[in-house]
Amino acid sequence: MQALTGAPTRRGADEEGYRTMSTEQNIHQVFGAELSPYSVKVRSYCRYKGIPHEWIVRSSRNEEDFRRHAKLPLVPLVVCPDGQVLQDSTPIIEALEARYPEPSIHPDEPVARFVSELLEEFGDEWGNKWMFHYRWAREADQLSAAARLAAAMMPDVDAPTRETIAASIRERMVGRVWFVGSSPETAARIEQSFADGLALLETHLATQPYLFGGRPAFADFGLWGQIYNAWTDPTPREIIEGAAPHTLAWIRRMLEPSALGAFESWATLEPTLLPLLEQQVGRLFLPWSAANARALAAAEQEFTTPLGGQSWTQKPQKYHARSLAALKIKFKQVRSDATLQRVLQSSDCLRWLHDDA
Ligand SMILES: N[C@@H](CCC(=O)N[C@@H](CS)C(=O)NCC(=O)O)C(=O)O
Repeated sequence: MQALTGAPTRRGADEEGYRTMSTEQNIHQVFGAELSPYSVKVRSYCRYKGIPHEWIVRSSRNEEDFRRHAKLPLVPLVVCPDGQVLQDSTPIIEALEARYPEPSIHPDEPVARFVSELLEEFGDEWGNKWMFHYRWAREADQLSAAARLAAAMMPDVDAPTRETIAASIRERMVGRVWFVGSSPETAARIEQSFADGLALLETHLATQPYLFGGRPAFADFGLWGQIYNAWTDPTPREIIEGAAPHTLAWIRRMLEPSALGAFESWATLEPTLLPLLEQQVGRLFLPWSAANARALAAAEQEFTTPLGGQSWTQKPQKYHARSLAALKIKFKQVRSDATLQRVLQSSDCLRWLHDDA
């Protein structure tokens, strides 16, 4: 989007009109994009909670409006009825959850609640490697995503201009896969992690409509945003549709989520959820997170760490160190829970959640 500024913008009575109406009707404006996993995560959350909102596809038509509100050039961006502006999907959901507590997205049991927060973070950060890598690794996915992005961002240009824009988006994004750690060295491991994680999710979702039982939890929104987006891209779509019918049903369910029952007890969830924690979170995501945070603390330009039996090299991801610190604060509040200790210990997650990890 940044590269496309200077594009035609359309402001006027319409936009002013809906803004006034929005305030009067208590409507939240959600600026987002269908191809932004974090945006659809927030939209799915608003739909589930019944929060009055208007989904505004960020495009050349509203760029000026967006920029006026945005502190960061990122979607999602939520303008609340009182004018408060929220950015960053995890804090956005936390802020809205405080104002709209029912139905809660947090299971009551401390162990389930923390595992849900951990999986939300896993979805945002590690699930994003799956999604972003697949979107920009192969020609078919690159072409598909670039064309859809160009159409959404620049709805008013003619077809040849749109194609030129799509080509420039493709070039820019393909050159950025390193940003999430995708490289020739790591590509096979990212794809294996997606296949393995999907197989575990499939087993779990064969018994539950949502990750924590009969209603969506924080984890569903984080993980779903990434997997839903992957499903819109040709290569991961084929993988999902070929191997994971229950996950596919969950992807569709989460577009307009509703409560179908209560949260399940941790004892019921554990047999099929613990393997995901062990294999993907304890073995890959958290060791990667710790190495990333260490590299940032040491102001390194690049870090190399053993991961999944081989070395993994990438530039550190700044945002992630902050969200890991926030997760550690959440952990501090519940770490005395004996079941949680056991679960995190047995999945080899515990040692990464202490302050000095
Ligand atoms: N941590 C942020 C990440 C937001 C983010 O990276 N948004 C991307 C789209 S998924 C973005 O807006 N990129 C710049 C652009 O599209 O112009 C969140 O959870 O909201």
